[in-house]
Amino acid sequence: MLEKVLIANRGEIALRVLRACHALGIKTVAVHSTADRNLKHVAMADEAVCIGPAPAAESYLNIPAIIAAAEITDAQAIHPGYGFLSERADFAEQVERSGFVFIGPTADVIRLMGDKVEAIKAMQAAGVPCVPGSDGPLSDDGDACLATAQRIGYPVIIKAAGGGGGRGMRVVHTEAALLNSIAMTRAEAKAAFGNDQVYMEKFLENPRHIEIQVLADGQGHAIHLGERDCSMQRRHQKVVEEAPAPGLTAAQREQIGRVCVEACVRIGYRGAGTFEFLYENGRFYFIEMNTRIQVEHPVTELITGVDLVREQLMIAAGEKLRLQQGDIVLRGHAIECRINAEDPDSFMPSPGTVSLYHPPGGPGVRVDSHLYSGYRIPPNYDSMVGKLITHGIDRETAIARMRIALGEMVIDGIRTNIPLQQRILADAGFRQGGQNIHYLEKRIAERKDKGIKLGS
Ligand code: MV4
Repeated sequence: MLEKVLIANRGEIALRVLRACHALGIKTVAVHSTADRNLKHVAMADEAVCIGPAPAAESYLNIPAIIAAAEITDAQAIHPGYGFLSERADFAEQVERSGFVFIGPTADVIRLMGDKVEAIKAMQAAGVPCVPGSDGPLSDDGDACLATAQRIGYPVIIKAAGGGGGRGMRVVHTEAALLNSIAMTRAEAKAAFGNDQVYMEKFLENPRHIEIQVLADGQGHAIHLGERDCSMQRRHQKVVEEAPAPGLTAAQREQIGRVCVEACVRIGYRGAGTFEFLYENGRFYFIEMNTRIQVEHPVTELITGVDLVREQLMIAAGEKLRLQQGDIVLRGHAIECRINAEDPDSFMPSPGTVSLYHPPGGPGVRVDSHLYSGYRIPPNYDSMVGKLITHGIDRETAIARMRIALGEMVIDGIRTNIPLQQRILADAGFRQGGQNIHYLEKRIAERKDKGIKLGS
């Protein structure tokens, strides 16, 4: 087993990784910015190293500082968490070249999945269903682009090969708008990602966002752990996630899961990973693969009983994945509400000092948060300050437990999105289940039109 792991992240996920390490008897090194000396996991880690000033570019994205911290503390491995350097192939490469274990897939696989055009090609070759599209980058030949769109049928969507997660995309409804939209997306892509490659897909109007969690040991064995429905989102930020996806049948799950597992073996995947799909009219369409642990991993943990971060650590230590597909049995239903330090009406960040913190509890309630009474949330990072996850025998029970838990939760001194989450959990459409990716934004816009405060 690994002896010492450096946690190259902050907040709730740094704490989550620290707990998984300590449960395995692995020593931990916390690295933090000058704004983050007060983080809970920094106090709990065996060692802590300040790696730079508050701006992430100079600390959590500072590759030489992080590798130097691993060297001086004699850590063996680096866990990148999510965000920051977690999907940077160059980071994984430098970590490994410096003699440390990168807790994640190989740099080559990260690079492959970072190029969305190449990722789709690889998935298509592996038999994963993809959105009808250009099957490669768009050329500079306008007539060829028009012909591609004609074949696919409008509306189409132009996406940047270097994008992902909703960055660098444009929907095109008519032939007249196509070439200008391609040029605009290209220019933005070049400026944002240093890569002007763009590709085209059929634009799916009302899909759900369903993703498949996988674990692979990089030694030829992989399994899937079912799906999560992440359709409740606003501006590409997930707000509520759940597992399993309402209405998905066991046969559908087994079929798409098997395809993902086969793809993992085919591309030599190692570690935890997520296949993102759009789901419409009973069919799955691959859009991207995430090569990291995800924010919403706890809903999968609660319905499978598998500790995904523990599995990441075991795989990184070179152990074979002991779990077989037959060991994965889905039990009940889990829901996650992201808790953000933000105004529930305007969605503006609301950093500051948490004067009082009381997490909820009880059967089927899990809280992943680094908050404590007196903690000062710095203004420099993402506004997510925790996740409330509930589990129950069925979806109704998980929802009922979430509503009670949200009501119990006290975070004084700052504004949070708890009132918004309460409204979502009370919403008839949400309670029905299976809503598409536009549902939440529509409901928020409706309330705004009526002049009703969102949090009320
Ligand atoms: C799409 C799409 C419709 N059709 N691709 C946005 C995030 C990025 N991962 C892909 N995205 C989308 N791709 C096709 N061909 C609609 C979206 C999309 C979306 C996807 C998942 C979750 C939320 C979303 C919100 C708006 C648009």
